[in-house]
Amino acid sequence: MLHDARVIVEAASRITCFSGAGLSAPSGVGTFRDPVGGWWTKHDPMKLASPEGFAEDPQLVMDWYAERRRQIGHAEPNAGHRALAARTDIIEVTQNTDDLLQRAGCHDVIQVHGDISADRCHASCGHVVSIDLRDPPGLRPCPCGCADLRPSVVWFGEGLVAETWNRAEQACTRCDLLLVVGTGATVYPAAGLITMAREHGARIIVINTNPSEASGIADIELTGSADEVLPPLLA
Ligand code: BV8
Repeated sequence: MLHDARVIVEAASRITCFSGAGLSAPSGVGTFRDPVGGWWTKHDPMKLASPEGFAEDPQLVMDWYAERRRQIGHAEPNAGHRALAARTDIIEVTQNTDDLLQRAGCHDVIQVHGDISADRCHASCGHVVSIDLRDPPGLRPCPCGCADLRPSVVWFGEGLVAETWNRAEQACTRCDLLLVVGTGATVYPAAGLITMAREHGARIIVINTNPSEASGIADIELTGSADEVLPPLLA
């Protein structure tokens, strides 16, 4: 199966990688929906990753993000991130808000759900500030005085940044091979990028430790950990 996948990779001329939390899991960064250790097994996503949750208890939300930020800050890119970074021809579209692809050497990563390494004004005044992942800040007001600062990520019920979404759509509709790495493919509109790629003629290779919503659309599904499958696949 890996040989067949390598034949497809070598024949492809425009490759896009669409990744999720499973790509960073081998680095010790928690996924969301894994039955063991996934964030959503311990918390209600709507209370921690939604404007309503932030309005109800902003301190709880910022405490959760501080925990995730410290975890990411102490994590290192894994062999999967590095294998992708070595392939500068591959366009990176990720749902991940961590910076591990960038730290592995990837440039111009398209982060459809935003960037956990920064805070922004919750009233969208335009203020954005980088934060120290290893020493994350707490709840504090935006200098504009209109709202608190919150992680510069996309929460449930929030729209994706139009320019970022357009770039992600282009990367997935123009490719002739889409690698789908470490995602349950359950969150929209991001997960719709897989079907879009397929409808535009791309081959689909799924890399996951478990079956996912993308399994049914895959040309090839490589069952295994991203840090173990990507290096031989992309070498
Ligand atoms: C929006 C915050 C509208 C960021 C997150 C249809 C169309 C449009 C919207 C919807 C729709 N249907 C429903 C919706 C609403 C909603 C949605 O999709 N709900 C789902 C739950 C049904 N979508 C939204 O609200 C989106 N916004 O539509 O707005 C709008 C438009 C205009 C104006 C106003 C509003 C916003 C969605 C963004 C949500 N943000 N988190 C953060 O803090 O990080 S969600 C969260 O899920 C993360 O962002 C994450 O990126 C995303 C996807 O999760 P995965 O990455 O797939 O991770 P998961 O844990 O699920 O799976 C891990 C996988 O890895 C597993 O398959 C596992 O087997 C595998 N794995 C584990 N270890 C490994 C591995 N694989 C390989 N190797 C390993 N070692």
